[in-house]
Amino acid sequence: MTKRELEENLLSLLKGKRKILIVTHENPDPDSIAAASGLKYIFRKVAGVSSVIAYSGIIGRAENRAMVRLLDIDLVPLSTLNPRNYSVVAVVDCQPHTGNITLPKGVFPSIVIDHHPLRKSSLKADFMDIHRDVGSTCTIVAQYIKTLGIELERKVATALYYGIKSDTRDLGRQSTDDDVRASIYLFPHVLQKTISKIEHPDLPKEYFVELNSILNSASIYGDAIIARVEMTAWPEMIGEYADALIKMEGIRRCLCYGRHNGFLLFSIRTKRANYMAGVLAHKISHGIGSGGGHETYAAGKIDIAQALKKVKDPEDILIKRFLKEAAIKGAVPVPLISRKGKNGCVKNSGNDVHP
Ligand SMILES: [Mn+2]
Repeated sequence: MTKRELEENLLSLLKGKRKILIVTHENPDPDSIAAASGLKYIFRKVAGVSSVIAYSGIIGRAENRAMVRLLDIDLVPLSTLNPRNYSVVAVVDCQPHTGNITLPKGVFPSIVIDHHPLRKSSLKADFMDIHRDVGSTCTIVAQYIKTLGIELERKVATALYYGIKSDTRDLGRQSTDDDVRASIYLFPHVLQKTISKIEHPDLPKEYFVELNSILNSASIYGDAIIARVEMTAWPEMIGEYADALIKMEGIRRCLCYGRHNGFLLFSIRTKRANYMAGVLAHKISHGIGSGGGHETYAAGKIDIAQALKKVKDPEDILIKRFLKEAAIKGAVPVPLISRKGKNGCVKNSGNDVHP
């Protein structure tokens, strides 16, 4: 997009407007948080307007909390304000009517900036910029800053750089030349020590308790693995555990799921682009919830009370559909951790002497 196009199509929407709202997706990830803060920065620098960033769900992941704290990103829960009071609503890293963002009825965003597959409803937005060919929304926002010739503040650059780094897994996952170019553009301004602090935060005890529960629940079906998170203190963690399990040797597809606030949440990871995680997420939640995403990573959710009106056991359906679509036919489940003894431990006969 050229400078003129940005000015005429995006920035012109702010003319005479004072109440600007930028909304991330639910339980926002670093890409969504940073893209929102980058857009807020553009609006302030170019149009001289301040905007409010709002999110639904929670920011629970230790890395994301560290990012928000160390980079002074101001976010408020969407539930604390009325989006109807805002004359301009922008959404980043998601699209309306996808199940990944909740806006009150009658509120439709005038600005949609994203890198997920295009949804028809987005066509109604006054400004829509959706690039499936980039690995992160931050890349798009960084391109705007570069094109508009705005001076970069270090914290903004750091947030955008981390957004790209995290969404593309260090420029490896579905990244393109555009993501690399945006990273190079941001790099000289990045606070490297801050990035290191964000990526290696202290983890709460609950993280390890959940990790234990998920490893004990994991079952392998040929080259697929399914695991249930028993206690999901932070819903985003389901995606993080899926990221961990897909790294397992011999595993090509992974489903992690758990319950949170009346919803059944799930994340899917696949090892190859042609396994189409996004399509899989859509298929297994079809009719009982919503799901979608990218080629190798995707997520979805099912409103349990709503789904129970249609089916007996939504969790069972989710698993069965996943196995049907993603596992080798007739694969026998093998627990990841042996359940021979109590608590998953193999009992010691007592005769062996251990050093
Ligand atoms: Mn993203």
